Amino acid sequence: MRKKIGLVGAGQIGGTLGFYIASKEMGDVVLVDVVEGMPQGKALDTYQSTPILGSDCQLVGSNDYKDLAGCDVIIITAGVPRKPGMSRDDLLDVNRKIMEAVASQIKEHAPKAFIIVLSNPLDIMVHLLHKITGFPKSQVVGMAGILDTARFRTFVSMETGYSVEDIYCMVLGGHGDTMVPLPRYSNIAGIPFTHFMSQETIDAIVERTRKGGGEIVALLKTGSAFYAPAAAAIQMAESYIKDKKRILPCAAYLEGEYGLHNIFMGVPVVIGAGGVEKVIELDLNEDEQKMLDESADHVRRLIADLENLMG
Ligand code: TXD
Repeated sequence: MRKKIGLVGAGQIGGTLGFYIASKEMGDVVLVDVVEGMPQGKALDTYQSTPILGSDCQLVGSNDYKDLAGCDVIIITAGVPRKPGMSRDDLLDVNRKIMEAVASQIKEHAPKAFIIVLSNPLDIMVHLLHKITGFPKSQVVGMAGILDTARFRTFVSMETGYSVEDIYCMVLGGHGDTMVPLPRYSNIAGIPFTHFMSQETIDAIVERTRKGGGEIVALLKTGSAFYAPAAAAIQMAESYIKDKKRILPCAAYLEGEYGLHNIFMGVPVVIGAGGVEKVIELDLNEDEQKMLDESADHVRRLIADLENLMG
């Protein structure tokens, strides 16, 4: 029995997700969007690529959430992306209205699905989905850290020339300017960054990582990144579907870990068939903990804004 993967939002990331899933033969796909015909068209187009890809998976598009019934995994990208000059936080009001609608439908039609949220502002959208659905914390996770660490790894590879496969990076915190890249927990083939790069170079790469999303928004002008975000979400879905027990930086619900309570925050977690199976606590120095606390404070301020908007 093939797995069933729901994609809520069939836009730039959602459509790319469909093609990635077909390429990796991960399971059958239902693309759901509010735009008439678009999810159906993208599903049919991707389906027609499967004979060429040598992939046996069925793809359908729908404008009706009831077609999410039976999904093992649901990846949510429903929401407006940034335009140049906007911060992710600027999307709060427009996207919280979308997420309120999406969350209630998922609660009704797919109460057992493992939920991966991408919509921005990520830390708040995953919080809102968790709040509305009431799903266990193991069943809801946000995608941000894998993308942020992938950008970090790419910039280190661009600087050093070494394979991205041997570059490991850690990023904690919220998905925004307050994210907490951790060079101390990053390395190249187990060798510390400082063996290869000056502190000045490392600091510059950390700063570029923080602004990595905005750099692409400024270049594209019509939206935000979608290939790497989709690849990141697939890594999470695959670890769940195949019970791989990957250790991945994701936005997970904390209940005391890192001294933080009742908040989604980017931390290393284990993802397997049980969903978010474990939060891994790193030993942070004073500066690192301070940055993480500041990131959590920023997320809490946005949650307060959300609660004011929801009335
Ligand atoms: O790392 C991350 N988490 C981020 C996520 C990385 C990059 C982009 N990030 C955010 O994902 C971005 O800021 C947006 O909030 C979402 C989706 O970005 P995308 O680039 O895919 O936006 P599109 O192309 O506009 O697609 C969004 C689709 C679009 O087709 C809408 O019609 C649809 O969402 N949409 C809905 N689908 C289902 N249900 C509802 N209610 C709905 N409303 C809009």
